[in-house]
Amino acid sequence: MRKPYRFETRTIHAGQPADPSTGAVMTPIYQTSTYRQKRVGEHLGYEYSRTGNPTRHALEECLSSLEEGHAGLAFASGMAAIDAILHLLRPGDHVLAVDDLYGGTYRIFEQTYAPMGVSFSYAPASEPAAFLKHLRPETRLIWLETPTNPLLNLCDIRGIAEGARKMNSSAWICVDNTFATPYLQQPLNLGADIVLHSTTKYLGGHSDVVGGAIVVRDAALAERLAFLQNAVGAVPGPMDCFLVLRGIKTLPVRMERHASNAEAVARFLETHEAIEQVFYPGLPSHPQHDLARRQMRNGGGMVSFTAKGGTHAARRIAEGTHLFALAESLGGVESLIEVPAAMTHASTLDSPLAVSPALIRLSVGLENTQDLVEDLRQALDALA
Ligand code: P1T
Repeated sequence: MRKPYRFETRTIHAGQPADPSTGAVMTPIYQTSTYRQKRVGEHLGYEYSRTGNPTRHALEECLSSLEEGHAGLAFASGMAAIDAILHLLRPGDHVLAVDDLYGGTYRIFEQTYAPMGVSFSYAPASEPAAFLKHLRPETRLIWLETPTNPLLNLCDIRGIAEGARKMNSSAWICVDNTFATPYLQQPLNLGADIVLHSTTKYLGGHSDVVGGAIVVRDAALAERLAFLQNAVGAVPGPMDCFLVLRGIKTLPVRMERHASNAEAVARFLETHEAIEQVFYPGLPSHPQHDLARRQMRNGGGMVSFTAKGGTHAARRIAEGTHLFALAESLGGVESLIEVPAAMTHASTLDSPLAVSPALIRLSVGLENTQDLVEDLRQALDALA
């Protein structure tokens, strides 16, 4: 299902016609590993659930429609999806990545693929020309996250895609769209080749499932990745696919509220005397606020900040909230707080990508705005 239906309609219906055998409106959880064949090799499109499953197929079709790609592929986690993309590479290949990344992405780059002969370099990706100076003849993959985790920097997707093409680079451009979701930005329409998601986050939306996904524009690339999905086998089960599908149905309304709550929280933080710096693309003070307005529908639901008092204050704030739960992950209906250097980004410690131990990251949920602000206020006031 594609145009003429608009985004909100596709979140609810794309890939999800009523079940042909019963009329069930919700996609059934096809909890089966295998499918009876009529004759050898003659079947209804499914032969084994690592290769294909109808609940997973519905999710893959829906994701492909939302990202406006050629095909979608679902994985057991965001990391499994990242691993499938990195499996496209060979020893000697080079990856140029943005210099602020989820810690697990940095870890698989440096600890799993670098020892196998793939090389990685990292550069700020806010200025396309400066970023693309780091391209090499052997660069096969450009890796962007935007907004980045945890500093919420933006990469200019269109600028980088156009610049790379002008330089005749043959590198695929992959955008980790986990923080923005296709509701805020659609990287394939801005020139990217591959979109990646941890569906654990906003797409699932309720902190009750771990999953990943890839959407691509090109049929041949889709085929190579589908081969890897089946050959390596890191696929999600049907129940997990059902949960992500159900979450996606409310993505647009959730993202509007995540963003309005996050903006209110960010504006409050900017006015509090205990705060040193606030990072939120939806604020005019963000150095790339203009790009955010061009590239994203709103500023998203993630806010990072530092407080006066540095590392010690960060720990006290993160342990001092009641409503914001001290936890890794993001994108669920409930608000979370964490210290990336000690938690989600511990693998970047002592590396060029190390995050300041004074940084605090918030995943702003859908609770009452004032309750969230008051929770942060009491944690900050307690520092005095
Ligand atoms: O956790 P998993 O579903 O495997 O997804 C990995 C991943 C990939 N990309 C981004 C941008 C991510 O943020 C993540 C996971 N991140 C967290 C768990 C976190 O708290 O930042």
